[in-house]
Amino acid sequence: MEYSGASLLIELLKRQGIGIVAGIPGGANLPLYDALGQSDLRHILVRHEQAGGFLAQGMARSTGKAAACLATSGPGAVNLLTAIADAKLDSVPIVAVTGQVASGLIGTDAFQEVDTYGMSIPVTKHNFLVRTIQELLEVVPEAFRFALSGRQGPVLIDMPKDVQQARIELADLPAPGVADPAPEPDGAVLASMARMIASAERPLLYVGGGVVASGAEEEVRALSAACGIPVVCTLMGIGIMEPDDPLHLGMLGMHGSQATNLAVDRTDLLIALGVRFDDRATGLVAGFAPRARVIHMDIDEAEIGKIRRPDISAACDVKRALRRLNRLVGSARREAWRAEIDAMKCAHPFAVSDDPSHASNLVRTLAALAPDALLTVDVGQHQMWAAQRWPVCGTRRFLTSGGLGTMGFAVPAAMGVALAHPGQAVLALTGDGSFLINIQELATIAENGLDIKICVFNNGHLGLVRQQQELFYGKRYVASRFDTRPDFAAIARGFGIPGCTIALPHDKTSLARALSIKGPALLDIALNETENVYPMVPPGKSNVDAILSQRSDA
Ligand SMILES: Cc1ncc(C[n+]2csc(CCOP(=O)(O)OP(=O)(O)O)c2C)c(N)n1
Repeated sequence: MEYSGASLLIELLKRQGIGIVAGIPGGANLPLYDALGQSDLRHILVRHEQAGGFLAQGMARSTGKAAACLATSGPGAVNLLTAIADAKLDSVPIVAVTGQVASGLIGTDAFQEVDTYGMSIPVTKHNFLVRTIQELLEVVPEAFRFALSGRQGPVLIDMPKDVQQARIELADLPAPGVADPAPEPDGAVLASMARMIASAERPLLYVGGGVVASGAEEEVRALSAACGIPVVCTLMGIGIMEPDDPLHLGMLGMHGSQATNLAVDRTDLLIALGVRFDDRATGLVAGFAPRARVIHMDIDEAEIGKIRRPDISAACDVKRALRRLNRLVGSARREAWRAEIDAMKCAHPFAVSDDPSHASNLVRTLAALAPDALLTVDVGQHQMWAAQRWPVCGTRRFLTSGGLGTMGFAVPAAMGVALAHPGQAVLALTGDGSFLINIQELATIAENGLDIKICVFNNGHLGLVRQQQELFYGKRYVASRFDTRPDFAAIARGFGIPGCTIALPHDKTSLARALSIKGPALLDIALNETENVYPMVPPGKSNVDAILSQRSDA
């Protein structure tokens, strides 16, 4: 059969299981779009390439499968880079295909030419500049293999226009690229780990996104239950433990509860699984788990010892390792350690407000009104209130930009979640700052009838910036207050989406009514403008030195 480079790429994407692709066309990828139009691959026309990248991320993060997005050369490719960098830091498998000027024009400063290959090197796991149509037969399966193997991540394929237009006669197509088998953990190492766990008095599991990527949630819960080991999670690990499990201590780190951070301070054995000792989790590294020996398991060997030298480690698939480790560890109750943890929890509960309209209570109200919602969360105070207080049951249900912390993530990521999970409730929780960064995607949502409830926590500020200026910059507020207050409900209506404004104090019936609207809806929810999220660890401090409440910093 005869293919153009463009139709071959589309066919190879389909063979990788790609059914939906998001993007924006332009001069350098028009052959690709022409072929796309003649295929049964569904295209979602986003209104900014960054949103196409986040849409793909929403699909990949919520399903665990690789997803794809498209952009044209030059500005299209550059617009996509933020979403690619975001996928790199959170290890999300996406494949981005960018159009490039024709091979003969590369290096001439041609119209819409940038060195996409060069610019994407530091933010991708791997990237390709395709030079001939034949190369595509290798490049596409390889791109997916790279995206899915080991520590997952983004891969970019840059495709000059002449390669898209070239033609080739092929009898067979290559097999789709799949993940390489993960390295097996060493039996002797696992036996040593089991002995360390057995002899520890105050062991603690510290779990993150790597556990989710390897699908090791059950194994983590089993280890915790069998050996009486409490569990702290990173932002990326939210949902690994059931919210009401007594051994679940929630998120650690900069905005973790004091009890959680104290547990890390007291532990004598930190069992770090699928985590990378990120600074938001550790605070001052020298003060992190200072009494603990460390077991570290992660699929990425480069993470082992990068921040904290472990006493014993395994660069392997966490699920496979835990399956074997769990057979070696026996069982234990660890009553004394659990009593100590319970006492810390009693002594240091999250500061709760009596005001039902306080943001942290609003999070609980929304969670109660939309208990089954798949949640995407933007970046700022609202993200931390949600991480602290939304009872997340299961993984791949609380999606947020963890490593890069990219404002503008939630709405386009929710589009990907809605497309990947038709018929399921999807809620995008955003701030009035973050929402404005990808507000144009209301058009994409309306056009595709995506059933997303967008909840804007509207405090009239870049709240987390305002909070830092209050606490650490002598209340000198610079560029953190919005003087213009857009009417988001009216703007949503302008895009054809129902919009409601929920004033203070919040009326639960109005919230419930807005959330029960069929199809997309926007809820612009007013917040007290100067509420802070606590605890908060000051920069450069240990987690146990967190500021615990408004009063303690006054
Ligand atoms: C793209 C981007 N630009 C800047 C920042 C720095 N930043 C982190 S949080 C924040 C404020 C977020 O404001 P908003 O979305 O209104 O949420 P709030 O903190 O008020 O809940 C800013 C500007 C960022 N994370 N991402």
